[in-house]
Amino acid sequence: MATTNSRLVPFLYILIFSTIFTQPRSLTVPQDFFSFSPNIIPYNVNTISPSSPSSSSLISFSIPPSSSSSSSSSPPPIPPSSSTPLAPALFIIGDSSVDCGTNNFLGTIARADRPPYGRDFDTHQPTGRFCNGRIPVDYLALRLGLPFVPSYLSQSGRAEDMMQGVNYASAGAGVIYTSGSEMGQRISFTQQIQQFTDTMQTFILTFGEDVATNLISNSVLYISIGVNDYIHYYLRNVSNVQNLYLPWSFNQFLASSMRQEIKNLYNMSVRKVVVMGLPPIGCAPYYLWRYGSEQGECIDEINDTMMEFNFIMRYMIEGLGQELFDAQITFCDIYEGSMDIIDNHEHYGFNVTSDACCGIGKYKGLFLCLSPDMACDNATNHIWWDQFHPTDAVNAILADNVWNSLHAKMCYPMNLMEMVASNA
Ligand SMILES: *[C@@H]1O[C@H](CO)[C@@H](O)[C@H](O)[C@H]1NC(C)=O
Ligand SMILES: *[C@@H]1O[C@H](CO)[C@@H](O)[C@H](O)[C@H]1NC(C)=O
Ligand SMILES: *[C@@H]1O[C@H](CO)[C@@H](O)[C@H](O)[C@H]1NC(C)=O
Ligand SMILES: *[C@@H]1O[C@H](CO)[C@@H](O)[C@H](O)[C@H]1NC(C)=O
Ligand SMILES: CC(=O)N[C@H]1CO[C@H](CO)[C@@H](O)[C@@H]1O
Repeated sequence: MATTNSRLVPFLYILIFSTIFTQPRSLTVPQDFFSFSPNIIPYNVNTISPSSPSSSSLISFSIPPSSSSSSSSSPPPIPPSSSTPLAPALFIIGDSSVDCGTNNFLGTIARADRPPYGRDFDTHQPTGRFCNGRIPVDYLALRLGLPFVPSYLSQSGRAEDMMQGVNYASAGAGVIYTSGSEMGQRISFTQQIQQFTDTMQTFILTFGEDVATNLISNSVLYISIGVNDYIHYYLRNVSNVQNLYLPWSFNQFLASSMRQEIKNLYNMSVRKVVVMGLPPIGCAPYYLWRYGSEQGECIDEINDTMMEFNFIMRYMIEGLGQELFDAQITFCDIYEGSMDIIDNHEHYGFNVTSDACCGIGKYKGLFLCLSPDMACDNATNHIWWDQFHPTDAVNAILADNVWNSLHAKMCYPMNLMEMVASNA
């Protein structure tokens, strides 16, 4: 279809290459497809911040913004709970699993600011969440007695607006800076930590060092990142990475980067950390389509790599918890929780386990979710919302597991409810 129309061709190639995340080893990708926009040149993270007057020049890009993107930056109308929150704030670092609007401000095709995204959310509007409804951190914020956490780039940058938490997560981001670069701009793991550092400095300037330290050390930091280092880096064999690292040593590399960053965060007074593992993306509609799954069976080689990473991370976190003995750091194995849902889908009320609600092609895994007419009528009986992301119904179950192991034990050595109990 993309052979004749000259203006559409480059645009379609961009979309297609964003969706073909894992390049088959025999397929070489012409370099010029990746140089589609000057906006993907790496920028200094310090130049894009909520208060930066120059940021408007950085948000111009080639993909037309959705007409509803203006409504997406206003915070959802969930009032703060009247009872005392169980933690003063929730801070979030991560990728599209928890992005709540960061990428609306970036030049990237990894954006969820158009319908049908958000159609079952509280506002029934797209917000930038890669889901039909809520993402796990929405459920957890409410559990903590906090309002929905705003994205860093959507708020004013004043300390008062960040006191109950900020979400730095950016779709496409990975631990490695380059991961996800073929989709355009994203805020990498290290850059998000730099933004968190800026927030901490704002608190210190505004409230004084003691109050700021107290606020941060009682707050929860939620980290959900790493899957794009596989989807957009390792599995694509970027920079010959597969020859340089076997999966096991690549996992070790990511885990030790994560470890160092958590130590840096500890040095900024962070004391309560939830680290999410990697999900079974070998069961995601995109990979079912891509690897030619016949009857929805998951792709073992991808699942195995995810499990290995989680294994390494779990024991790394355990060791770190002993080393930083006055911190509470927990690892939540989202793979276990997700496989529990897939294996016991009938019990949870899901009868569509391998097809996405929104997409096209086999398993609806072939393409991004781009418009309402690509979506099913009702997502509640689906596990997958689009080619990579679970539905609101799945996020609710996973969040319950992080909170108090309601359906399945996922978090080691403690769940979030236990972590914040010592605040009360
Ligand atoms: C990864 O890419 C390099 C070239 O960049 C190639 O030599 C190597 O065979 C690739 N590895 C795999 C496992 O495909
Ligand atoms: C913590 O940061 C300070 C500077 O703010 C530095 O002097 C110190 O070495 C750091 N400590 C650790 C354990 O990294
Ligand atoms: C799932 O259940 C709904 C009704 O609850 C039904 O309409 C639909 O056809 C079922 N889908 C499959 C794939 O079984
Ligand atoms: C989807 O289906 C569920 C259960 O079958 C129902 O409770 C819900 O109201 C439906 N949602 C919509 C938007 O139709
Ligand atoms: C390691 C692992 O759990 N792999 C699983 C991936 O998914 C397939 C198919 O559903 C399972 O059979 C594998 O055990």
